[in-house]
Order: sequence, then structure tokens, then C-alpha cells
Amino acid sequence: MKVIRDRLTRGEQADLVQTVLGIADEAPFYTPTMRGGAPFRVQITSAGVVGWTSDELGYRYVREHPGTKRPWPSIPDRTADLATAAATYAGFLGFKPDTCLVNLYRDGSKRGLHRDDDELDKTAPIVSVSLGDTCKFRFGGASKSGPFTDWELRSGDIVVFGGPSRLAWHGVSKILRGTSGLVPGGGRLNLTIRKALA
Ligand code: MD6
Ligand code: FE
Repeated sequence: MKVIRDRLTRGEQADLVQTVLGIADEAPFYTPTMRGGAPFRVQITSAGVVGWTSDELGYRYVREHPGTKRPWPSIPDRTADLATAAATYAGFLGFKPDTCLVNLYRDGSKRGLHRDDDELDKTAPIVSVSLGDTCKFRFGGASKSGPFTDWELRSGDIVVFGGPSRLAWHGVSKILRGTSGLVPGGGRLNLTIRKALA
């Protein structure tokens, strides 16, 4: 995993928040559930050919927003280009994303330890952009029980997961409330830009 600090200026961050709000106009944020019905503590939406979701059928990529039943909006060109540039910087050439998952963390939201293994093409990296409040990001390895390193991810930071770290365990253990006023209504936005299809 590679952390690229301060990759976006404050102006670029504000533009990207507007881009996300545009995506959410077409594909509203919703609260996914675990297979057993327990709600996630983050709200999500997506852009792209497919979007990641979770419900009683489990984790998967779907072609339509579960609420509106409409196709996801396409990934804005500038967002895809940003991800391709970050991947290239981290040493992954030719990254062509087909989905962008957006996580919205309000007060007290977290994201439990998980591995992203629902993508068919695991040779492609995942590019993650942080906006708004700072979070504590826990990064591990092949074992869910650690060891871990804890990172503070701040607005404008970009993380690239690829190669040996592509399937590493990770999660968001805490949002540091009020550390940024960037997101309307408060909290943190995270974009993970991926290649889900083969
Ligand atoms: C987040 N990020 O930062 C959650 N997954 O809100 C992730 O779960 C993640 O940052 C795969 C690759 C990079 C990530
Ligand atoms: Fe993840």
C-alpha cells in the first residue's frame, strides 16, 4: 500500500465533493446491510458500470442502484483520470477503473475490518481518496488478527492498494469529528476507485 499525502489541494477537494454530490443526486446514499440484516455504519453509493452493494444476498457488484433500480451514473472522467494517475504514481500502469464506491461517514461511523475480494480482476489496484474529516485507518496483512499499522488519513490524501497489499485486511476504526468542514453536513467521504469486472 502506498499513501500519497496531500495529493489534492483544498480547491480540488471541494470540486470532488461537488462531484460526489452530483453522483448522489442520481444515485442517493443508502445504508447497506449485512447478510444477516444488521445495518452498516456507513452510507454508500456508486458510480460506474457496476456498483458494490450488500444485502441479504451478501456482498456483490450490481448494475443498478438498489433503491432507484436505475443504472449507476458513470464515473466522471476527471475522477477516473485522477485514479489512473495515482495508480501510475504507485507503479501500476494502465489502470482503467469501472466502478467507484463512495462511503459516507457521519458521526460515529466506522467500517469494520474487511478485505476487498469481490472484484474479478485482482491484479488491478484500488485507489482510495479521503475527503473531509480525518480518520484512523487500520491496515493489516493476510491475517484478520493482525499485526496492524494505524494511519491517519486526512482530506486530500490518496491511498493505493495493489500487488501484495491488494487483499490485505483493513478498516476505518474512527472518524475524528470536526477536523474538516469540507463535507456539507459534516463527516468524511471516501471514494474507492476499482476495476471490478474482468
Ligand atoms: C475508507 N477504505 O477509507 C475505506 N478498501 O473509508 C477501504 O475500505 C479501502 O481505502 C480498499 C482499498 C483502499 C481502501
Ligand atoms: Fe476496503
